[in-house]
Amino acid sequence: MRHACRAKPRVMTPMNDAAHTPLLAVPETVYIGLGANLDDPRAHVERAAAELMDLPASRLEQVSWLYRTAPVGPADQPDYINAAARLVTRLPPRALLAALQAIERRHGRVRDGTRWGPRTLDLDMLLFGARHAVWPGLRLPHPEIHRRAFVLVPLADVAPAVLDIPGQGRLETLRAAVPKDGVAAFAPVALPLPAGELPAAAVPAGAGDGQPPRAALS
Ligand code: A4P
Ligand code: MG
Repeated sequence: MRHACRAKPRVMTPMNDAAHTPLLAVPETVYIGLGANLDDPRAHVERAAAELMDLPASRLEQVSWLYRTAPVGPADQPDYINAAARLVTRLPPRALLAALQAIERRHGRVRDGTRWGPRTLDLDMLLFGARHAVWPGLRLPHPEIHRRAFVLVPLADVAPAVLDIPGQGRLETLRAAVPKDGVAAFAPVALPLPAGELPAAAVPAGAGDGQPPRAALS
């Protein structure tokens, strides 16, 4: 008698998807923007930074300071905690986006359709190498970077001043031009790891003791 041998259905989590995506032949440097303004936003951002360390085929290189920032968009929402991270990865852009969205979901991110509304965690792919591209659901660089101090200030902690933002210009020029009221260095990022394994957190210009709030950034 023959036994029908049914293969067990495979559970494909986003992380499995990412793990089964053909990897890039050459690693790329990627910058991620982290933001949160609900349910202990600092903890969400710090935990998310730690979770970036677990992305497959990737290495988290540096995390910026945490910044407290006034909301851009609807004003009737709490201040945000924002940060930026530099990652080197062999995941292709859309696999990385899927992995970032899986982290957002684990943090209880709810998309209710409100544009720029409050959220427990937002992970934006700011830059992926020098790519300037539009795919369904993914634009590179992130389209709003050049207008936003809450992105440019932390990004400058983890990226070279001469970094070219494709289609926009140099990071240092964009950062100098954008109004920075409402953006204040808040604290160095603390990652829940044994001492010695922390990725270097950059010290932003004009900051030093981690005590909020501080003078407006130049
Ligand atoms: N998407 C396209 N390109 C990208 C990319 N490069 N990185 C798509 C990430 N996602 C990208 O995003 C909407 C869609 O954008 C996704 O389906 C994705 O496929 P979302 O995260 O669902 O919604 P969102 O974040 O509300 O939209 P959006 O337009 O990305 O908003 P932003 O630009 O992220 O702005 N004020 C302060 N102070 N700090 C903040 O962090 N954040 C926002 C959100 C508004 N105001 C803020 C802050
Ligand atoms: Mg977003």
